Amino acid sequence: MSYLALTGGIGGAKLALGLAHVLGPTEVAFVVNTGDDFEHLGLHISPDLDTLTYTLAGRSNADTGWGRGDESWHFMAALEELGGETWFQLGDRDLALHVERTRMLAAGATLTEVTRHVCAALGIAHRILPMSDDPVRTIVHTPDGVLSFQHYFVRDRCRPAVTGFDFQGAGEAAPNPGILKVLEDCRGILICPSNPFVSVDPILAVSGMRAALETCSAPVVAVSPIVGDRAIKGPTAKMMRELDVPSTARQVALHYGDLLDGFLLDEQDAAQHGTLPVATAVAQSVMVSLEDRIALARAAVAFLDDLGR
Ligand code: FO1
Repeated sequence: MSYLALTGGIGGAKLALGLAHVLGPTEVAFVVNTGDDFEHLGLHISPDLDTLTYTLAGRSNADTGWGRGDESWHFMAALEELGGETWFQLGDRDLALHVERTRMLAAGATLTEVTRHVCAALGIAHRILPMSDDPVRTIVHTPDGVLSFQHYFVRDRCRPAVTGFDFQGAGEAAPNPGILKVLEDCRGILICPSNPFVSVDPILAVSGMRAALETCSAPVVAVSPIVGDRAIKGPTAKMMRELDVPSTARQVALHYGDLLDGFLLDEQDAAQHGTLPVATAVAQSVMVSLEDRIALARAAVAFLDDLGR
């Protein structure tokens, strides 16, 4: 029996690290958003897969949350000299991962096979499962037109106001079979404190995914990415204001709707405990140290187990 954790982005990866310390490789599997993937400089880049991979391997950049810690930037400097596109920072060592992934995909490997190969190479025993091996691309709608996700998030630094999102290809994409396998004997499903709109919704948009999660008898718990009406990291609260919904933990629970059996609030939002249409629990969800990550993982698993009784 395994737990399944849905994650994307930096906030999700923090809790995923806590889960990986609390649960063994056969006890939890990670479902990762690939809607942020894009082709750049001729390379296939999978930011959320790489953020989780580096985080579980203990190789991530502690300051940015993305890319590697032990990095140098000669490639970017040389690219700048050539007038190449440098708005998306690729470190010299990180570059090797993108080159090798691109080579393996071109040779016919699936994204799941590439990810398994990278995890083995970096000593990660936990299962990191792309949400689908088929292409899905998050498109951001703004008053001035549409943007690819990385243009919105990195090039334009999340400045444009969002009016909506599309997940191109999601309707035709199949859920990773590895996810369906875990759901056959699943103890609980955890939605990590990732951005609900651009990290979790792309996963739920994959054809048949939401139905598979709902059909599974295991309880579903989401950890709030909003604490005290603001996002711990990233543009979640800003997006909610632009979408004209309250930037509150409660609103995130309503956003996930009847998928949820439980919602984990931060202590700062304890006043909302018991006022939501789903069961709630309260824990410290601001993760600064590894101990914070582990403690939140324990609280989330305990909540899932309570709901599963
Ligand atoms: N995020 C940035 O804000 N600036 C960057 O230059 C950048 C480069 C980058 C390179 C590799 C990678 O795996 C992630 C990178 N990210 C960068 C983060 C990435 O855009 C986001 O983490 C996800 O797409 C959304 O969570």
